[in-house]
Amino acid sequence: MWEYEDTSTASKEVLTMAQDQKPTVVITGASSGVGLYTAKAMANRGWHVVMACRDLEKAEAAAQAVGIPKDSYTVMHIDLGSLDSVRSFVENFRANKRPLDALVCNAAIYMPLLKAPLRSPEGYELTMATNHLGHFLLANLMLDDLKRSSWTDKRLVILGTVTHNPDELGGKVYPRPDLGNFEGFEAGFKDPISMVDGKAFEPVKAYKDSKVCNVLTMREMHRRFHDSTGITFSSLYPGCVADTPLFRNHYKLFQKLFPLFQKYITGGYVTQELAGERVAQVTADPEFRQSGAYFSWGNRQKKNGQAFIRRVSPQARDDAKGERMWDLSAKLVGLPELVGSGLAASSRY
Ligand code: NDP
Ligand code: PMR
Repeated sequence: MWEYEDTSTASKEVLTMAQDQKPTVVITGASSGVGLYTAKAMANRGWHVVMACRDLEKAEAAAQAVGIPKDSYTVMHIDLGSLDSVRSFVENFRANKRPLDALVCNAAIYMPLLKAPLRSPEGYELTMATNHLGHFLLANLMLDDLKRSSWTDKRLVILGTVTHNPDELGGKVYPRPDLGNFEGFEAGFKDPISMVDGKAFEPVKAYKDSKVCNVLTMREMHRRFHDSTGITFSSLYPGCVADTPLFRNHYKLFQKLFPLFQKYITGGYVTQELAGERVAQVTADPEFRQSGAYFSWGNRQKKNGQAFIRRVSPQARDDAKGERMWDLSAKLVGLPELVGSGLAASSRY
């Protein structure tokens, strides 16, 4: 059914979804952009959406502004940049006694003009802390919730992006992501360390590195847990959503020109609505039940807007890097029980 960009060994089972209850999805960063429109698209599909956001009033207003029906969503607080906040969110979610049927890790920050790193409460560089470490902790904690739900088609989706991948045109722009050998994570990732590879602070690279970690996390979760849990782990590049508030910290001129550049020159532009619809497809639609996959759409690839499974970047498909990312991230977020829990590298070849 799926057109693969490269050869893949992933399984292709197709099962029907149970329709006997309103399933629940948690979406991080649903107060704006892609996450907000994903929330709307999931509500339209008959799901209950838990909008996991750092600004509750903003999230409530956003939900109303795009017309999500009142009884289709709940707004709950999370600050992905704080590990304590992530843990509190999980406790509060459990206290509501709602089953978890899907999790969408969507929230992100992009701070290209910073001269010096911002720090999370734990002292970690804030872009990596928010985009990767917070989601790494959340996804691992909520794996238990997903396992407990009786929904037959459980999914965990993590947003990727084209700029994680120097093999694609959109990923060739410098600075390119480079995880090195995780020297910065190894050294504890606190001041004076600010980058995963331990090198000098570069905020654009910090974002791209964090997105490589997002894709690696998806692939590691697939490798570790798909067979035993049946959960579908996937990622996607929804297209270049050039007019979301993700670029609020860029130059005003960039914010003006970037959407035009993507619309009329690269052809990579998609609307927030379409991007949200694509995330919802990957989260809920039966034809996207494909674990370990990274979906892309042929906006620029002359595939007529059809979804296909794209090969991820060399770093993001490096299993040894995935294992190292896993162990070091587990230590940084305080989940030492995960360290060394993977398959031995030798058993995979
Ligand atoms: P937006 O800035 O519009 O949305 C980001 C969301 O994340 C907002 O809801 C924001 O909350 C939330 N967020 C940021 N920091 C935190 C935090 N510490 N705790 C909780 N929530 C937080 O960006 P996009 O919609 O463009 O991006 C969404 C995802 O899509 C990201 O993962 C991004 O990497 C990915 N993506 C975006 C592309 C694009 O072209 N825009 C292309 C490919 C992928 P608040 O509203 O309070 O600021
Ligand atoms: Mg990029 C050729 C296609 C293409 C695509 C699909 C993107 C997506 N970009 C492309 C090309 C180019 N960009 C080219 C040729 C240039 C040089 C002029 C260029 C520049 C550029 C900048 C300065 N692009 C950017 C930036 C950013 O600050 C954005 C970024 O890197 O954020 C990390 C960005 C992006 N380009 C994209 C996408 C999707 C982004 C934004 C966000 C993201 O990757 O999530």
